[in-house]
Amino acid sequence: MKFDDLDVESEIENTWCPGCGNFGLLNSVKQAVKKLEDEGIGRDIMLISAGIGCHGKIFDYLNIGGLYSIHGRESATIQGMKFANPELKVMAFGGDGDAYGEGLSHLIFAAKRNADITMIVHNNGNYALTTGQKSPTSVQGFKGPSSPEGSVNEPINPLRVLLSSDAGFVARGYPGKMQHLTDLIVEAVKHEGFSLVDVLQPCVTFNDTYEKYNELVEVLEKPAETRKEAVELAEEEERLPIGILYKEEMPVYNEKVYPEGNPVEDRMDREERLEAVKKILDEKR
Ligand SMILES: Cc1ncc(C[n+]2csc(CCOP(=O)(O)OP(=O)(O)O)c2C)c(N)n1
Ligand code: SF4
Repeated sequence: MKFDDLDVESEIENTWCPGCGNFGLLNSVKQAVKKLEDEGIGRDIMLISAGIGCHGKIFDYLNIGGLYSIHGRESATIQGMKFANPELKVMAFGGDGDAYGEGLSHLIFAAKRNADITMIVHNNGNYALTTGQKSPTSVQGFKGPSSPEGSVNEPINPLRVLLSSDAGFVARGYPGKMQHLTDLIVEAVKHEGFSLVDVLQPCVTFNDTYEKYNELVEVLEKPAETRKEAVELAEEEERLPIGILYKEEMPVYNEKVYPEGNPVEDRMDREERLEAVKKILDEKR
């Protein structure tokens, strides 16, 4: 497929609520894809996936090849793509309900094995598409259809969870700082290994956090030197630091499993596979 003549944004009608933080995120992704194209990472080697939710609609709004996944499984889907063809750059979009609830174990193990994927989480603190139920990142006291009296749970801190899972690139962005978010996405895609960009995404309909974020968000000058310091940054509540909290180069999963070669190109045909299996069985006899 030739992408050169196609806009990054598709012509599909956008149905997000007016004012939704997803618009800023979409714009940042569009700008990031253009920057990556200028740097030689074109859409011919890029694939995306998305979970199910308001966030997932971004899959329709982008002219990038990929596979729409199921709830919480977008990180597993892009791991498969990358593992099959290491030439690819893969990126997935998840929601906080989706990636930090249903899909959390996939995300933790992707970070643990340092799969070379980029995960962008539209963290709006609720299950928005299903009308605002509390999610793993909803603040204590959050009121929604499943917590009419206010949630009694403490939210999880996804950055701390992923930092504790040995993630090599952990960042937080805010659509209200669109250029900054664009640069974070570019850096995350270029990072060789697992990268997470947690996006503080206001949901104007069920969790309007613009005022809070505009007050508390602060751009970090540089990443923390150590993982421990990064966790401390992630835990700050008086301000919300955005930027790359932590970055570390580590061996990448697919290169550890097969240092050379490309499973898609080196694929055996059926006869060769049967022959290889037969040989292994004969040797075991
Ligand atoms: C396995 C499974 N469980 C539940 C659902 C129903 N469901 C669809 S979207 C959604 C909520 C999505 O919330 P979130 O991931 O936070 O995304 P948002 O809509 O906030 O962007 C749920 C529970 C589903 N599609 N599949
Ligand atoms: S419900 Fe919330 S997250 Fe979904 S489109 Fe509307 S504002 Fe955005």
